Amino acid sequence: MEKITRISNELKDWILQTLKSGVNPESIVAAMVKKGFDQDFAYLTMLRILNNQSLKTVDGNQSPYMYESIEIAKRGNIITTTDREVKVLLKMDKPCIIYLDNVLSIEECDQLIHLSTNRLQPSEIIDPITGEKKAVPGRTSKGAYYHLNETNLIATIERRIEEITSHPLNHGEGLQVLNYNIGEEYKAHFDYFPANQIDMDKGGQRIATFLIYLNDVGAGGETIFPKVGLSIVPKKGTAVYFHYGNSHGQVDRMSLHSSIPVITGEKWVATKWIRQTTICQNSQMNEVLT
Ligand code: PD2
Ligand code: ZN
Repeated sequence: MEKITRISNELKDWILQTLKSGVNPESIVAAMVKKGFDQDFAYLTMLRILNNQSLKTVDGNQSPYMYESIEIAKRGNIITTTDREVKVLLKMDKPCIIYLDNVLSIEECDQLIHLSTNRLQPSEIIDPITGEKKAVPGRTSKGAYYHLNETNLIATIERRIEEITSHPLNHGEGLQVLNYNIGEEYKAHFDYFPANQIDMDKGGQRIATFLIYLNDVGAGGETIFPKVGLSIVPKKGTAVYFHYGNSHGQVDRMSLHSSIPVITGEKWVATKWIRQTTICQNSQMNEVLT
């Protein structure tokens, strides 16, 4: 079979991210070769990336990401849900980022932390080349995954996210709660999948992230969008929504983001990743979605 000797912008981004997250270059080259890339091409590509040299990508002249209007941005400064008023604190258009206050009550935050404490496992990333899940030094937090509607509390939070964002509940992956201790971080990454890992049977591409802050952090732990110099400081009960996938199947590379190391105290967040389409027909279905 003919070996692959071309690389896309997306794959280049993912290689950069994977390197940053601590995976060694040899493992990435080995994974590329396993996936059908020409060995010399894979080594040369890696060398160029490591030496910060220009790299010709197949989609080098891909048209720029087209920003589309999204539902949540049309809702005004106060978003009224069935059970609360959510206030918009900050809006950015490119990339699309919205910071929201009063998403969860103090009690709901405490209950979700309590529920997750004994369920935490070391966080993993999805290897951009092999698609396998694995722990890497660049993501040092611990996490707990929930099925859709797994408990009353989870169902309440999921319904609220649906009301705020207008994305149907069953377009969302199961909620993931993350806990970072001092020094722990999640290095710069994109939440969307590389093109070769989009599974249309499982909701397709990720298009948006809803990230809820479950506690105040003494120092550090901000969510950073380095391409636009934006830093979101965690505040208990607030949430940041960012949107990076459009109806043309493009993804927004401006949405690169990270969680910087916690300096004082600890950090708790709950993440909901939203897909293009239905992940499962029945939102009551207790299926593992990540
Ligand atoms: O915990 C965060 O601030 C954070 C930052 C970047 C979480 C995620 N990404 C994520 O869960 O994707
Ligand atoms: Zn992320």
